[in-house]
Amino acid sequence: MTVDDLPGSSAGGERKLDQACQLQGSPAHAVIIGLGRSGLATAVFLSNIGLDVDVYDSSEKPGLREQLHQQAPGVRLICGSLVIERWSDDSLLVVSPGVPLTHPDLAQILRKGVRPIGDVELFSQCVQAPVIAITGSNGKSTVTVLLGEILRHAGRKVAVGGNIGVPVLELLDDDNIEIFVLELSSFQLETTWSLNPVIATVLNVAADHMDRYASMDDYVASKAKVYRGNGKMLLNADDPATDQFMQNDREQIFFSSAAPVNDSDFGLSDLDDRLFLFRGRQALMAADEIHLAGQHNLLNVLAAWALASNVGVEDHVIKEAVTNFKGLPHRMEWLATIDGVDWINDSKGTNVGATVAAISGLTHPVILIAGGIAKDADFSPLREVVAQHVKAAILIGSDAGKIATAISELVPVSLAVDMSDAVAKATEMARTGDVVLLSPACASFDMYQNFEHRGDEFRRCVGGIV
Ligand code: UMA
Ligand code: ADP
Repeated sequence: MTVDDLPGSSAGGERKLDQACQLQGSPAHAVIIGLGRSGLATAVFLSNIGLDVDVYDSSEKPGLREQLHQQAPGVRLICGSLVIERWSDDSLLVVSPGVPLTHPDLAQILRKGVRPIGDVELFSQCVQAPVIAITGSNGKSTVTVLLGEILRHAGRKVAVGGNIGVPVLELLDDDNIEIFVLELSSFQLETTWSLNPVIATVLNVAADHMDRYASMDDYVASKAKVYRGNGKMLLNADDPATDQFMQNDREQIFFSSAAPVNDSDFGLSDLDDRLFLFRGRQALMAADEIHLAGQHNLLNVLAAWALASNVGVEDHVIKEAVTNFKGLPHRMEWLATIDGVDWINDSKGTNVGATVAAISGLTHPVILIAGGIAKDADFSPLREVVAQHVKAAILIGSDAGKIATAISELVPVSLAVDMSDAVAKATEMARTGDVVLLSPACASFDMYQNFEHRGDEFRRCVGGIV
């Protein structure tokens, strides 16, 4: 273990003291576990409000150490171990979302009964403006970004952050924000209890991160924490997990792929042989006016619409913003049509539910490129859509064999050594009218830095097809 000794790491660096936030328990000292993006933002925030801060990271040289020393010069950084050296009764334990609470180095401190908190908990204790909170296994980023655009289009001063990549505590730097839109992961919700959103949603639940949770029930229990407080609840009426979230003493609004039952609920229904989005019996917009592929994206639009209209945005404003929204890169992103074959980048499909949704949304025969790190997933839910829509699968990455075991009796399966090999194989197999879909159903870290890197590599290889 090393205590980092870059200049400025001893206590006493210059800093602006912002006394606006009074944390629960008035801690004087904080231990932050993990120096990633959220750990860095937490260190800066806590030292700015006057706490004495120690940051620990398992890595000997965490990538953000220079930034820590520049942005929070008084903070002490301990590298190579998470075993806490300095602790007192008025210390606060802040654990980064990527560090499991079962990490063996944390066992000793947790045995003392210390309650670990996360950056979203700190945010929740300090935020003044209303918060909209979005979680779910899939669709979080799409709904979060779309909702941000709707609110901006409505003239609201909005800040968007959370799991989407902007640490929530950075959002508090701007005092003029009227409303916050947060994408929250199950990891972030594990260490949050003061959140009280004006409206919150679990978009859907599909098995993910099963390498971190003891059971599906544990994962669902984490997601349920988004509904803390007494705000409105937006619920997915199609999702079996919703039964576990419902609270009949709260205001509940539902969205679904079926026609809405109540006037306040959102759904899909035909009108003169054209599919429309509805609230109650009111047609809001035709589905074919939306520039996003797949039925799952219609559900995402319904969810964003429901969230926006429940904080007072008018339908015509929402409709304009939805019409302008072209979706996010790496989510069902059309790359090219080459010799009559469509190439689609769904690299953000990092779990089985996402890949099932991606395949189901396509009407042409699919050549599927999948694989990576399985996160202990069960791939059997792929079988039905693969049997119906996929004509061949090309598998990459460390857990390719697990996907092959689930689907090889249904479709021809080949293994590829890397993306360029996968694209070359797909080019040979594809015929006019086919779709080649990269939707890995897995995390990317065995071969790539992240899902963006994997999708960019796919784009590069597709760009090389002549
Ligand atoms: N670390 C340790 N010991 C460990 C594990 C990690 O010391 O056992 C250290 C690493 O060396 C590294 C730091 O912790 O220095 C990384 O912390 P982190 O993994 O919590 O990552 P951050 O950079 O803080 O990013 C986190 C979220 N990461 C995770 O939840 C894994 C980001 O979500 C989020 O965008 C960011 O906070 C800002 O809020 C990413 C993610 O992958 C996109 N999320 C998962 C997902 O979407 O599936 C949940
Ligand atoms: P998240 O932030 O939850 O990962 P994204 O909006 O980034 O969600 O989408 C991730 C992947 O999940 C996409 O690649 C897409 O295939 C799939 N997806 C998006 N929305 C849904 C949904 N509502 N239901 C199922 N799958 C979805």
